[in-house]
Amino acid sequence: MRVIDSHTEGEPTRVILSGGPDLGMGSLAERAERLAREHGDFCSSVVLEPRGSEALVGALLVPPSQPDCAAGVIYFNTVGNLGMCGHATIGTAITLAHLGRIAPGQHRLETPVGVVTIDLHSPQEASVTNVESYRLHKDVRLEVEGLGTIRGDIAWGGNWFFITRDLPRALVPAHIEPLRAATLRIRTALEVQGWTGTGGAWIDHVVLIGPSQQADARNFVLCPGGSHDRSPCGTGSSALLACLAADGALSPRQEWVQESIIGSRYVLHFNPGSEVGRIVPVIRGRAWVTAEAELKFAADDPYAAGIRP
Ligand code: PYC
Repeated sequence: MRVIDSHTEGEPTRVILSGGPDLGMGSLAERAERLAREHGDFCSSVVLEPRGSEALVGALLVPPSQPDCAAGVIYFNTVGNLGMCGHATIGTAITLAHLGRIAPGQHRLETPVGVVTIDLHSPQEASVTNVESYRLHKDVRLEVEGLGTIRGDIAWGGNWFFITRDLPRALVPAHIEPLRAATLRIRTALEVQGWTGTGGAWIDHVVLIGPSQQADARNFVLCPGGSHDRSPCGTGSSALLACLAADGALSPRQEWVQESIIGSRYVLHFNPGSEVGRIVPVIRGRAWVTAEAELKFAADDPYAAGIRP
């Protein structure tokens, strides 16, 4: 299996170029569902240890169903599919540029939750025009074991997020473990107290927003598998922008600099969406190719499908 690894502002992506399963044709959403249903071992073999890591997102390139798209891409992490992924889209753009498959300029990519546009600025920098994002619920009050009442918003940015400014600890790298434990409790409270995204969707990401010296805000983002995003999380920042826009705290085309828990940054803005309350976020960030590799799977390797937690 041929892969190219990259990191986007610290968060890793592995693009699968060949050796992936044949998902047939159909919409990207249908093919993503087939990937999750029938090819769990393939996904776990790519992203779990010993070949992967807890933070790694796989990006399976597939033929697009829309002829004006440069590629179709299905994202998956250590526990399942991701609808969209901002950091992995920037990583995929930089990987496609590295391969000479795209040149500087605009290109469309088809994802299971819609078409996104990438604007390749240089071999290391790209902007992603994300799917429309919106806030579903404002000021949700959660009772969280050990933390008391936590208030936050539920919003869509290509994935589902609970976003709160009620911080259990300061957002510094030394607190990553307690922040991870606290956000896992918040996610459990969301589940137990019956909060979901549209159509009963699992709210699988939790974002803590705090002050920053160098940016408009710093965040800590809990990802579905329990790891934290090293980058400022493209879809999470999109969901935050939808909340800021809904509150009148950010105007169309006004710049927002979002810093991650490790200090890496995205520069964002939004344009109005197709209806009131919806926005189209644009995420600008950098990525670097870190490896070109061939993954090997020996017949007698007991961990060929990865080490399941
Ligand atoms: O950048 O959208 C993102 C993302 C989601 C999970 C990890 N990164």
